[in-house]
This record gives sequence, structure tokens and C-alpha cells, in this order.
Amino acid sequence: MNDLAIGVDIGGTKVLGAVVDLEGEVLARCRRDTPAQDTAEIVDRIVEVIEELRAAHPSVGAVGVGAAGWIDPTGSTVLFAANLAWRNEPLRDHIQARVDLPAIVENDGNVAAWAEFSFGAARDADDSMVLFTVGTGIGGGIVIGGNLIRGAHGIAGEVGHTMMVPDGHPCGCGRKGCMEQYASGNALVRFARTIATEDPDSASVMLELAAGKIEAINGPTVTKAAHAGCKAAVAAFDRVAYWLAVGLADTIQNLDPQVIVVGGGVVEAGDLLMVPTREYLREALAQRGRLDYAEVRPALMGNHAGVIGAADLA
Ligand code: BMX
Ligand code: CA
Ligand code: ZN
Repeated sequence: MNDLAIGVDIGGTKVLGAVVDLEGEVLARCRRDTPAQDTAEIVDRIVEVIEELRAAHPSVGAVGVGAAGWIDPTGSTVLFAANLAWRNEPLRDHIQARVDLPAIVENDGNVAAWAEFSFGAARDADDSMVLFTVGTGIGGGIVIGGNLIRGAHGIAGEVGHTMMVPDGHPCGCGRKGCMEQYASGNALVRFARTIATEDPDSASVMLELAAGKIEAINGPTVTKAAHAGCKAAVAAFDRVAYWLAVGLADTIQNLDPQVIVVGGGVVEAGDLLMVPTREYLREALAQRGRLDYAEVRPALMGNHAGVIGAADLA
């Protein structure tokens, strides 16, 4: 068995690659911009990243690729991507045809969950954890009995697409009312814009940061304004926290994991999100008379969760 593997994380803006050892240490990194939606170009970029890393570490034995979307349980095909054009795309074959290394393809939330379980925020958990990544959308991954759970058809742990609001906000996956539409970074911005429209006085700090334009309010604006005490921005975080807690409570009900890890870009807001989320979760569970369920922790692996988890799985 080889001790080194390459992990590649395909994000909306960048393709990040790394050579990773058995302890999850990153030995080399490489990044390229993600081309717009064209499969052949995305594969070109992935291959470039792999070749560059392999030139530096010729002994790598395998490649793991983390990609958004629903991946078949054998780790070869992107079946469906809610926010991308990929449909039944045999990504593993495309890569293996170009680089002479065994490869696996795995969902982005799953690889990040594996990294947090193996080396990150849940490394002390020996049995089970669930990861929620709160980014543009909501990704996730489930580990039970020390194993990553892919499901019979590859969609287990797509926590962002559980329904919260019947007939609610339309989702990229084709349903309405998914968690991703209420507890993601995009939802945060939508809530903030709505509150700023309905009650501009409460949003003066946020509006100032956005040069007075409601359409210019984005994730960083809401976070900055909330840190500065802007009522509307804090209220937007509070709504996201409420819906996130609903999802966490359902996960506790369904899977009862040892630990829940919350990651993704929005988590950089820190206590702004985590404090009200824990409070809503406590309220939801306290009605049952006990609270000794999964501990909710922020992710530890940051940007590297994807590449490290993908490499380790490979
Ligand atoms: C979507 C879905 C998930 C992904 C999640 C988080 C696609 C393309 N993506 O729910 O597979 O894990 O977004 O993605 O179908 P992020 O980029 O918001 O972190
Ligand atoms: Ca997943
Ligand atoms: Zn959905």
C-alpha cells in the first residue's frame, strides 16, 4: 500500500488539490480556477492539478475527488447536481483515462465529513458523526459505525434537501422548501434583503456597507453588519439558526450521532450562527425533558477538509 494520495476538491470557484499522507498532513498543494460549467474543461483542470502534484510526489498511489452533486455509491458517476449541469457524468472514467492512477469520486459533503471524523472536530468520536456544511447551499455527510454512509443509491447525507417547508421556496433539486433554501448562506442573504426591504431602519448598517443597494447585500455584508450589531443582520442570522436547528434536531431524531459538526463558509461568522443555533436546538429538545444528545461543534478543517477527506478515502 502506498502512503500518499492526492485529494482534489472541485468547488464553484476553484479546483484545489493536495498530496496528503496517512495522518492527514498536507505535503503539497495546487489550485486552479474552476472553468464555467463545461465538463471537458473541468476534467482538464483536475488532470492538470493531479499531474502537477504527481510531478512533485511521484510515489502517490491514488486519487480521490470530492465533487458537489449526487454520486453513485461505487464512487464513479456524478448522477445529478442540483446547482450544476452534470447528469450521469462518468467523472472517474474521465479522470482514469487521463492519469494512470486508481481514482474515486465522492460527494463534497461526504469527503469533508470523513476528514472531520478522521482528523478534525469529531476525531474523538469513535462511532458516529454528521456534518452540515453551510455554504452557498447545504452539504452534508454521515458517518455511522466508523463508516461513511453513502446509501443504496448514493444520496444519503444530502441533508440540504430534506424538506422543511411544504410548498416552500423552490430548490435547485426540483423540490420546494428544502433546508438548503432556509439555512444556507444564500438563504441568509435572502432573509437579510427581505428584512432590509421591510424595515430599512433596522438595516441601516448593512445598507451602508452595501452602498444603499439592497441587491448589493451579500454574505460578507450581512456578517460584517451583524458583528457591528445591525439589528436586521442579526435577525437574518437568527432565522438561519432557527432552520439549521430544525435540521439538527431531525438528524438527532433520525440518527442520534455522537457529534454534529457544522462547517462551511457561513461558520466563519462564529458565535453569530453557533450561539442561536445551539439555543434553538436546546429549546427543541428540552421539551422532551432531556438534552444529552449530540454535541454540536464548529468544523476544524476549514478549506482543507475536502482534499484531506478525498485523499484519505482514496
Ligand atoms: C447542493 C448539492 C450538494 C452539495 C451542497 C453544498 C449540487 C451541485 N450540490 O446541495 O451535493 O454538497 O450543495 O455545496 O447538487 P456548497 O458549494 O454550497 O458547499
Ligand atoms: Ca453528502
Ligand atoms: Zn433541494
